[in-house]
Amino acid sequence: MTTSADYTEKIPNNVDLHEDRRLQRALESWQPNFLNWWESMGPTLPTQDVYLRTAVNVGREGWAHFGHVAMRDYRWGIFLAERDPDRRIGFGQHQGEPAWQQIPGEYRSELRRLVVVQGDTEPASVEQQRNLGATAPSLYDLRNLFQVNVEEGRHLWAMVYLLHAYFGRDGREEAEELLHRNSGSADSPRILGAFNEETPDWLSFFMFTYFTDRDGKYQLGTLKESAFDPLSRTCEFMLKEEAHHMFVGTTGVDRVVERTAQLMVENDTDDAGPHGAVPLSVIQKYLNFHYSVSLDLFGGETSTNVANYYTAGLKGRWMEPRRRDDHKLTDDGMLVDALIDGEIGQTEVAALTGLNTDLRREYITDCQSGVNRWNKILADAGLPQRLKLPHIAFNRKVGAFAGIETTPDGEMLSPADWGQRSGQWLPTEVDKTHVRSLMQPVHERGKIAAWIAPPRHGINGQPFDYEYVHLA
Ligand code: BYC
Repeated sequence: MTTSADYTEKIPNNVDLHEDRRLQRALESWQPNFLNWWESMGPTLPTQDVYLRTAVNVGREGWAHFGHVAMRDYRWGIFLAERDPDRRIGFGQHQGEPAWQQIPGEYRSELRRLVVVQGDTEPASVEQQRNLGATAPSLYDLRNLFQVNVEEGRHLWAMVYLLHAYFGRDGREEAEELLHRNSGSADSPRILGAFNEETPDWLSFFMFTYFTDRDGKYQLGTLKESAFDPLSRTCEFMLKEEAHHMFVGTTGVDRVVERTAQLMVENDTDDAGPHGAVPLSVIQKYLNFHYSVSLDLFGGETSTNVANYYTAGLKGRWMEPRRRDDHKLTDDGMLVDALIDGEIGQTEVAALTGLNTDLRREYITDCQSGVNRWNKILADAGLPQRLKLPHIAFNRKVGAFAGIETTPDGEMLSPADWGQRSGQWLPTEVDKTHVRSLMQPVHERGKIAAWIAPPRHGINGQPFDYEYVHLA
């Protein structure tokens, strides 16, 4: 096991791929299918080259290289965090046993399911974002979009490596399927709901990278605890890259809010729309939408799937080693959100079946930190308005609240009331049309669209007016 990748190899990797010719050949035969998929479903904007970060190493001394790369020359590698030969399983019925280097037969199908669901989201997001290049507000933002896209492509490689290396023929078939399902397809959609929604404009992109990529952070965090060591190590490295995606979301929304606030103050108005920005009310609606569909990604409030995953050691909790309990949870209970006699409340369930709720709560706390940041921008501008996370039951399609409708404050609504009023809280066609009308591309060096503030810093120490992208 080496830590740095050899970029003269067809598939750069730190897993000693050349020592397993069969696996190498199998992945090399998947590679052209991946490249075809990237050509047909990946970014549509033609470029000469883009200033990108490429993972080259997993060590502490610096793991990435920055430079202009022509997209056709971009190299997607396979990287696992370094192996700890003494690693032991941290939870569940196998707690204390050595971590698995191979998959025990009895857990094969459940693990495959987890790897496939994770893998499915990665190309899905690239598909969702494919047309955004045409309306990028600056070259800086365009570069970030490409960065996110190539890394989601690499995360697909990460899951495909596991499928090929550890799941035999079934794994190879699943790897093919990952390229055949498509976001929003009527016949063969992506597996999870949020990944079939559109990302048609940059406000959606920033909300997606804030809220939906953050689900990725939390899910990867639980898979990093897995007893299956290669999955754990893969997720550990993916989390490193994931941080930048959330930075794009956090600072992207920061900059939209900042510009809107500025125009509200300058024009002494609540509605920045006529002044060429996104009205704060529309930002709130986009937030409501992306947050609620991302809450659905955590599955039901109670789930026997998650209890089985935990007990078997396949999927742990967020920050499992820091939890002060027995890491088995067989005798514990917890309160989960529930619908009780038609009312929103809480009910006690076995802790194991409540683990989706446990993870969702960690996620919600983290989401609130972004809202606090955006509210500070409003406060600093001297504005009284504030953004808010909607109630946990708002606009849910999965779990305990899938069958009801509520206001963002959690007040229950009849289906008829919801039909009449949902446009107050979720983006309407009029809102989306306004946002799209703002999405005029700014592809000139150092310039930025009028609806968004410039970033505080450039990428990798470069200035904002750096030539991050050379268009074709
Ligand atoms: N849409 O037992 P339940 C990322 C299904 S994002 C559609 O309550 P469970 C990224 C569920 O599959 C992170 N179906 O849920 C972000 C199950 O079906 P089966 C992705 C859904 O299994 C941005 C049934 O409903 N990674 O990395 O405890 C850009 C009952 O479900 C949905 C993972 O998700 C939904 N929203 O938990 C790029 C980690 N929710 O089995 C990348 C792997 C549930 O009855 N996945 N269902 O046919 C998992 O851990 C779990 O599968 C889930 C669901 C958390 C997704």
